[in-house]
Amino acid sequence: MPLNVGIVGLPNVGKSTIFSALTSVQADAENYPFCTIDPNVGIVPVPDRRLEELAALIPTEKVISTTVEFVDIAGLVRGASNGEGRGNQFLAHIRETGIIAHVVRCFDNDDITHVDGSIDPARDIETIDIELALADLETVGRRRDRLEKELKSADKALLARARALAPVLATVADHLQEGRPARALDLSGEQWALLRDLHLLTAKPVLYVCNVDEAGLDGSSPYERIVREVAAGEGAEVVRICGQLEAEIALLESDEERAAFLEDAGLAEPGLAQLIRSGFAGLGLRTFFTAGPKEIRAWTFRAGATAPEAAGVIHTDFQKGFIRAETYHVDDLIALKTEQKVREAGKLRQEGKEYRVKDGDVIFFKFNN
Ligand SMILES: Nc1nc2c(ncn2[C@@H]2O[C@H](COP(=O)(O)OP(=O)(O)OP(=O)(O)O)[C@@H](O)[C@H]2O)c(=O)[nH]1
Ligand SMILES: [Mg+2]
Repeated sequence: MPLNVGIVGLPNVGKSTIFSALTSVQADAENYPFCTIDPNVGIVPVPDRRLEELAALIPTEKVISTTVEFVDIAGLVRGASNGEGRGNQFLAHIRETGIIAHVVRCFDNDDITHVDGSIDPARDIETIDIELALADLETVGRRRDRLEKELKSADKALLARARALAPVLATVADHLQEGRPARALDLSGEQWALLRDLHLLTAKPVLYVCNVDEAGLDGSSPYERIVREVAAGEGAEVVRICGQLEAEIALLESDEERAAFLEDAGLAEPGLAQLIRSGFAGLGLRTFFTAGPKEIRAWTFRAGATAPEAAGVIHTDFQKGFIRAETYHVDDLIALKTEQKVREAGKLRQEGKEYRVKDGDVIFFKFNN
């Protein structure tokens, strides 16, 4: 699965506004491995309070966040799956993302045109879902055509695979016909594996982004309520953002100005922070830390990774020569205040090759050169 978050939605709902706010947050720029790959792809630091808490307890020269990639995809219109509005090209961009951040317009403003003439989040979500499902139906249809030949193949391995795939594709097709996303299907791990190389759009996880106006920042928007109902039905997460306000916050020069602005808006942190964290977690990504006098740093690993795999994120040599991981959880340090006390409390563990790293582990890798 590609490890990026695709910003998807109808035209003019605020996708690019949110994207540019995401990529223009220049806070502590020199400390972030931050860059914009091209106008539509941005690498964004993942906000993590635990980094600051670590830095307050362990003296260090610099603090480095981990990052996640966002892609701004142009709006899909009804008929996109038939190529309407360069739909095929935009759908291809969605195919390359790991999770869909579906931006839904939840603000009234007569000056900003809505493609369908009114604000109606349930209809808007359905419009996008239908286009994605139609595109998937086409993908499944093409695969089934090829399958016809494979089912007559003399190649035993190919034949066995085709026989296993045929009923799964039939189930997926029926399901999509009813307008339901592939991710809602109850399939076994093996069945999902058979579908993997189809890269179905509706199999991707989704998180909904309610683009509200300032009045809606307190969660009172009736539009947001509708999005939450849809999301609850799918078990999807919802993030509330005021795109316009976030864009203004992102342009402020100093942390002090940002803090004052947030307080005025009644926000504990920018909505973008939640979007970034939800996107990161939704991709199946987790964070571990390294902490020393030179730097305190957050690193990304895939949920379920072993200690040597996590070591490999830092350097392949760490993975190859892995001996063990000395680790404690960041919460233990926050509670006990010093590494000495963490050690005395028996919270510092020696973990071997089989250890599965947990989100929030602070790790010192021991390795052979
Ligand atoms: N009032 C208000 N206007 C917004 C907000 N977010 C975006 N807009 C405005 O809506 C218009 C469209 O915003 P974009 O961010 O370009 O929309 P988009 O979803 O990227 O549109 P496409 O790329 O055409 O699909 C712009 O005029 C924005 O200034 C918001 O939170 N509140
Ligand atoms: Mg745009």
